[in-house]
Amino acid sequence: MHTYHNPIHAQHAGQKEMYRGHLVPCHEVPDRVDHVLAELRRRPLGPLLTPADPDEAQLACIHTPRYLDFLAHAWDEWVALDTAHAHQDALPSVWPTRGFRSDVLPANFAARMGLFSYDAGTPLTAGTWAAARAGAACAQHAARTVAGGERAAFALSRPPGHHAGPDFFGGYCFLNNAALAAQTLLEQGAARVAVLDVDYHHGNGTQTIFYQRADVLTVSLHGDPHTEYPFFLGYADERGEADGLGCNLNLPLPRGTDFTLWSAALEHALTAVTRFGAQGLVVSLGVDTFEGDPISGFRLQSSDYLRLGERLRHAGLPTVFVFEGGYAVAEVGLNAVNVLAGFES
Ligand code: OKP
Ligand code: ZN
Repeated sequence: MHTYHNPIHAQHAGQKEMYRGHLVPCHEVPDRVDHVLAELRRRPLGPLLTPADPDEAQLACIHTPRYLDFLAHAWDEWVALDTAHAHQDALPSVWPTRGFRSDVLPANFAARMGLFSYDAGTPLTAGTWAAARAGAACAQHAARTVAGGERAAFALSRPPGHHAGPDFFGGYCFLNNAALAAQTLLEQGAARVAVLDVDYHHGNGTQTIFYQRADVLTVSLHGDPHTEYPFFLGYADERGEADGLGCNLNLPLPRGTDFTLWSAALEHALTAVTRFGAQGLVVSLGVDTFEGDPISGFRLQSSDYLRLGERLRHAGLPTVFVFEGGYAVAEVGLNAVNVLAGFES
């Protein structure tokens, strides 16, 4: 399996996220990807490659031009407000909720931070734009490799992507890497593609991007949003709309879910993928379903990730794995590579 990894991911290194009224150290740290890369070097599965530039036209097909333009200039605008900001992340603190306007683009920087985001846990840093773009390129190149005939490929990057929507960041995500991979498979000839999101958290960004489209089935297994982040999307009654009606499937599961219950939901998910007639599969591969994850509530064990990989192989589709969450840093390499090794076995 070819892996595209992001050589500049560490340029995105947030300091603090807002939690219960305090700024606490970020969970989404550069070490995460370094551990996965180290594990891939210990247990090689194929070539480790770095991507060329991202496909800009495709970025503008998944994200809105005004959002991309905001991200491209956000850091410079932040530092222009106060030179002391050069050493301090930007976090949003005001948002347009129901009844407010989102068509107007305010001149005020804090207002635009809020317009294009939905939480205060996702710091924007000096290297965020560069790192996110290089990650997008990893996803695009991995998908092209699969479209070119490889059975599977892995896009290993951070920041993650599945919470990023057409015009918003949040949940540690800025550009939706899985959506870009899916779009690439379509552009390279697949008629229908499925995105299977196995991260602990609902992939609200991916769902929103494809919600009205019939060419992408989005399926997510995740902690029940009644109690789990992102709270405001990810319920079972969200089935897609307009042309996309029937092309979204949410499988929320309670805190404490173990692999037995989780695998039953996976079977349900894969049945939907088969019924949809997907010609390619993108897996949003978060391993924050691990029992030791510090911010999540499922109970998967390291060996369960081997079983997951084996099961995904039996789905029989060209598959692009896109790295998402997983915050038990010491185990994240073992768990993520177990999925890939299980797939290859
Ligand atoms: C990103 B991904 C924990 C707060 C949780 C956001 C979680 C984002 C998860 N103190 N905040 O899906 O792994
Ligand atoms: Zn997650």
